[in-house]
Amino acid sequence: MYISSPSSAFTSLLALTATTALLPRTLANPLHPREAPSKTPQLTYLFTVTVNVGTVLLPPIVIPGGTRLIEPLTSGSISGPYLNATVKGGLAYPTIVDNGAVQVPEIVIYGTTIPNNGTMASDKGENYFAIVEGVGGTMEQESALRLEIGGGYAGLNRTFIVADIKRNADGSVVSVDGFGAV
Ligand SMILES: *[C@@H]1O[C@H](CO)[C@@H](O)[C@H](O)[C@H]1NC(C)=O
Ligand SMILES: *[C@@H]1O[C@H](CO)[C@@H](O)[C@H](O)[C@H]1NC(C)=O
Ligand SMILES: CC(=O)N[C@H]1CO[C@H](CO)[C@@H](O)[C@@H]1O
Repeated sequence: MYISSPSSAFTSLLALTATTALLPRTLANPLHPREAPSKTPQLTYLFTVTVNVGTVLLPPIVIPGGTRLIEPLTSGSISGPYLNATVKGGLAYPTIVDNGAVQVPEIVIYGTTIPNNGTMASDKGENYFAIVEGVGGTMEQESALRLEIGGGYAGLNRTFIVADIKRNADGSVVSVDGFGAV
């Protein structure tokens, strides 16, 4: 049976360190070259979602470090240069931890676009589904909004949408501003 002595392990380590030190830095760590990224994402304002929050469905669910709320979204609208639509329904189920200092919003909504509204002449009323997930503080959270939609709006379903979530003072209205690289 081969038993490696501490001194031979130390020698191997020295040899390995010496080899790595001789490699050019970009080869030694190809995921982190020293050059700047090829481009910085440029985001365009797409739309604002405004939803009305109904009565909380359950007493808050106790989870480690905080609570999860289950709130129905009863109605609302989406308006903006890239989408005008109704919100027919949905659910907000945020977790609130660290005495409210950290909020993890999770929202789903669905509805239909408003036909013949603005730029999309071929729009006959497209159904959509949207999923919003993020993190932030008490007043505002940042999130990713994923839109599933077809027809003339299909390009939006491959757009990574960064969304800024805010709530009014009494919590009854949530607004979400969406931005994307289009
Ligand atoms: C388009 O829809 C928005 C609501 O998203 C509404 O404010 C606007 O008046 C509509 N425009 C037209 C031309 O129908
Ligand atoms: C949404 O409605 C506004 C206001 O009528 C209009 O300027 C905009 O072009 C519409 N957006 C789309 C995608 O139709
Ligand atoms: C439902 C729908 O239109 N999905 C489209 C989302 O975007 C991809 C990429 O453009 C299309 O291939 C899908 O058809």
